[in-house]
Amino acid sequence: LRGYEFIKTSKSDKGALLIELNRPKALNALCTPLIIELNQALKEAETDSSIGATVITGSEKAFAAGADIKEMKDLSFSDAYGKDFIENWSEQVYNVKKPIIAAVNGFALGGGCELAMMADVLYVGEKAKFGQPEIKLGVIPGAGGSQRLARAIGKAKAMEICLTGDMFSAQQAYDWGLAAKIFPPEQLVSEAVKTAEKIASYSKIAVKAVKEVINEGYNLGLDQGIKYERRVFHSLFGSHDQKEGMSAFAEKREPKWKDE
Ligand code: CO8
Repeated sequence: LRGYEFIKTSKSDKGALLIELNRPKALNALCTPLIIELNQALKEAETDSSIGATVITGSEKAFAAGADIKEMKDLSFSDAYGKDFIENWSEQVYNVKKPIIAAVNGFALGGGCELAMMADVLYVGEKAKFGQPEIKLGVIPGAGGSQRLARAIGKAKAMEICLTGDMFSAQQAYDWGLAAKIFPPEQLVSEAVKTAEKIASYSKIAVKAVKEVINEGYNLGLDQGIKYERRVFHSLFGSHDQKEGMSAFAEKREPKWKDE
């Protein structure tokens, strides 16, 4: 993987890509060049057959303290609207087909909280702090924060968080079902990598299908979602890996995936 300025990347030999946001002096504020690098790394992971899942993390102090306020402050409406500010990168992160795990220690505020919620699985360190403080800056969340938060934790809590700008804790994120697991800070990243490696050990076709049906279903009614799931389930009987996975079970051996 290439060298970057604002992120660090490393690949485990079991198929996990680790992306560390690395702009410590600005608490990993998401400036445009950082976002471009993040998108570039995710794009490369999509086509790298040795990578099965990605972990995005920051530092113990900050996952990301939001969009870069200093970069944003003089933006005009026509700059923002005309150039699809945020849209062009947040859609890219969200449209990645391989699973992304966000491992959040420290602050995940504004765009940082939104980036964490764009991930497929959220793991938190016990000292993580989340929030949508945009209201304090005279704006509102702009990368899905108000919408994803309301769907994940309910309207009442999302409304209160976005209207007050108050932070919420890792424990709350876990208790409310936003985070899948909570860990001591020093174990967080290695646990996230372990999960990414477990995902990477399965057929990439089936993994992609799981991610697709859960995300599609999120936008559908239950009946439509179930129907969509069943169609994708049926289609997997056309794959090599379905035959291999089920034969391996019957023959009491480990499956050898071809990702096709
Ligand atoms: N943008 C730019 N610089 C930042 C940001 C930020 N979001 N957050 C922190 N920094 C900088 C500080 O300016 C400071 O720099 P310097 O040393 O040059 O003064 C350095 O990081 C360290 O910060 P602090 O001294 O403030 O550190 P503290 O430990 O005292 O406080 C906080 C930590 C509480 C996290 C505090 O820095 C803070 O409140 N930051 C701003 C949080 C915020 O409002 N975030 C929301 C930003 S708006 C947004 O995200 C819009 C979402 C639209 C989606 C787009 C996604 C890309």
